[in-house]
Amino acid sequence: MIAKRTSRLVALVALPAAMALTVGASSQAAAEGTGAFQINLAQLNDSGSKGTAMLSLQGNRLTVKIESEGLVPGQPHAQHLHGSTDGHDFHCPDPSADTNGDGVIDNTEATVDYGNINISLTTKGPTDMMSGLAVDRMPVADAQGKLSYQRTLTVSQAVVDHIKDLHIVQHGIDRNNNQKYDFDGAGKSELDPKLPQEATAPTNCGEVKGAAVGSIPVGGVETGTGPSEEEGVPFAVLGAGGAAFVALTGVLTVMRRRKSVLAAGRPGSNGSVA
Ligand SMILES: [Cu+2]
Repeated sequence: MIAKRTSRLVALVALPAAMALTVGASSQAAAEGTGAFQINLAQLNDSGSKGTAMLSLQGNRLTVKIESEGLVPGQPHAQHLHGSTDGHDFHCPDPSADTNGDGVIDNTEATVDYGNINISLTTKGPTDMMSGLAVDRMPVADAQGKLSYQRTLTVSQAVVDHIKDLHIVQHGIDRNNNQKYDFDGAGKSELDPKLPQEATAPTNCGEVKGAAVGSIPVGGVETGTGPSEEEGVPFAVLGAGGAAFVALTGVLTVMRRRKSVLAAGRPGSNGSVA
């Protein structure tokens, strides 16, 4: 009996190592099959918006369907798949993500939790990070604040392998309830002072159900080892505009994680943009 239990323990202990060694092999399984993953979009920033989404994979073809409501009527809503395909464990933020205490979880603050943009869910054209703020190619909510979106994309094998580690985030809030994005509601966006914060702050977020199952924690961020080289690569190719949406977030992620640990008793250590 002891021997049996021991062997089972050994098997359990060995499992993560085996999984780590066979990351490549897992792509085989994913590439062969199809899969559909449901996402419930829950409000952020007291936006009142919610929705459901479905990610369906057929090989490297990813169909994204989103139905959401409670959005800002007639306004474009930037939307993305956020997260990591290298095993970092990101989640949708909770109110504590408002680290500068201004009452709004802005994208920079939320990125600590939900990670960088992986895919920009545009209606046409490119879907890379650079399209993150391409509001002319983002879906527009109807007069009732509802939005329907569907697009099929070809995605990388890394996305196929780590689809469960990604989250859908929609952006755009209406703090002063005047049915538009303006500077009176929440001031300037920390991403681009020419944009209202209302246009870029996240309005909802949803994780793939069962996201924790089968993901392989690498722990780079959590253990404070600094941004990986992979995270550094995109920064080199970033320019203006949409780039601001993702720029520096890898670094900020690490810095703010440290700050959140060290924050108490260190007044003035918070470098947040006001
Ligand atoms: Cu986003």
